[in-house]
Amino acid sequence: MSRLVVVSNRVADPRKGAAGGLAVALGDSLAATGGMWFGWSGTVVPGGATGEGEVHVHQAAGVKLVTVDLSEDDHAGYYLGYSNGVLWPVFHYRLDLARFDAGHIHTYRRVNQLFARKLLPHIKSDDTIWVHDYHLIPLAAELRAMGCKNRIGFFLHIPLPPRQVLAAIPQHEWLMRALFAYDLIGFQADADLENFSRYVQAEASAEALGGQRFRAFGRSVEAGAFPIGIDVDEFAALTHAKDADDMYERIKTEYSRRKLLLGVERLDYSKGLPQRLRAFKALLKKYPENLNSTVLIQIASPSREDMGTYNDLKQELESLCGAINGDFGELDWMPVRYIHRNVSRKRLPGLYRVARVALVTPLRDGMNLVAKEFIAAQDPADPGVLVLSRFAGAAERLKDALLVNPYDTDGTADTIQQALQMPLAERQMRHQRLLAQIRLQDVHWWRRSFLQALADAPVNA
Ligand code: ADQ
Repeated sequence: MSRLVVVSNRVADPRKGAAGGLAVALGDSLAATGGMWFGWSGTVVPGGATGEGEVHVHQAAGVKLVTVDLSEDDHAGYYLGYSNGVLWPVFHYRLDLARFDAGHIHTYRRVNQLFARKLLPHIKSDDTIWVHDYHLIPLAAELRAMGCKNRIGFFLHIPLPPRQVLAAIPQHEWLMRALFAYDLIGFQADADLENFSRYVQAEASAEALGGQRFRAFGRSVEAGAFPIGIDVDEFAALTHAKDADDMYERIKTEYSRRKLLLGVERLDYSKGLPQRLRAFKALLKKYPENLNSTVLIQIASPSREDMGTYNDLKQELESLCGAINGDFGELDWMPVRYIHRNVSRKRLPGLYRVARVALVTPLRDGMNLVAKEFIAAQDPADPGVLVLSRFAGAAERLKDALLVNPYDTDGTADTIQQALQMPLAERQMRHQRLLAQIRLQDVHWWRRSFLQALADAPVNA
């Protein structure tokens, strides 16, 4: 088995317990192959213009961690400016929030070149390289320009928008050309793959070679949808461990007379938080039996606080929560509990378990793992109900959730009411099917099927 080299913007240290996400997903393969994880160290060197970036090498649980520092200017242009100021909004269909500053693309490219330069000396000729996410789209092209001939795969964790939205990025052609330097491109959902296929055929005159193979820009590439999952057993075990259990008992006692609705995410405009609060308000108005008997716990952890749009959203949310509590609350009942903090990964399953309904209603989401974690944490004998946005990648497979259009305030309120009223037998049946689905395509399936497809992809001459 060839050694696995993972490259992502941030590197998770497997020594730090309960790292979650990618660390869990890739940890096994990295450890089994004596692999390496490469990315930004998280350090921004103050006052720096465009630096070379110091490289740090650690060994952790059989995995080599190699990280690079970024200068202040590089961080501003590559991370805040281009990755999160252009690619994140546009890929989530939010052209209105994109800031196309000509300087940022140069920094984005320069940092990708820096990464390629720092990574290359650590690469052996038979390594398999797996690059993650929108920060690093041109990395393979930069590596190839430096002579790298390894198999390189790319996985996009966020959606790929339709051609006409993508084409609003002034450098869209350059970005898509860069994707053809990979041997395999993985998307979360069939919809993203479809958008890719349409774009490359219409804008780049790509030839469809059959299967999911395309030829353009003098290279051919394989593409596929690999919906990411969670480690269901690990999550179920976390649910019954002490921290989650304590959380469950505490919240259950505290809210013993009330039905709990739960929202958990990073505070991000893609997650549809204001729309959700408006739907909750409509629920209280339309179905007054929920007054005094239903509470929405909304956890929105701080995210990208150095960006203006995120501060605007924070204020909008605070004001919406305040207005709902002010208009509907009683001395002994506050309809919304809004918490702008992280909940530890060990306690989160307890919260999922105690909730009667989870509201996972992003306006657009690559996959959304909160939906899958909620399913894994439920008691099969008395499970909660998942209300899921049709615009989350997860909705393509989780058909037994109650699907909503988060832009439709009244429709969402009606569906939340349906979830609150759902009889036990129907809850059990839906949960059973959802659980089977998240087991079928869990995180190990995701990693195996991507790496197998990468190993099988024909190499370019
Ligand atoms: P995210 O946008 O971060 O990820 P998501 O998949 O929902 O979204 O969450 C990732 C992890 O963060 C989950 O394990 C969740 O438990 C945790 N998390 C979220 N909010 C939290 C909070 N307030 N407190 C504690 N933990 C919290 C991106 C894409 C997604 C895609 C993932 C993985 O945007 O669409 O599913 O990558 O590919």
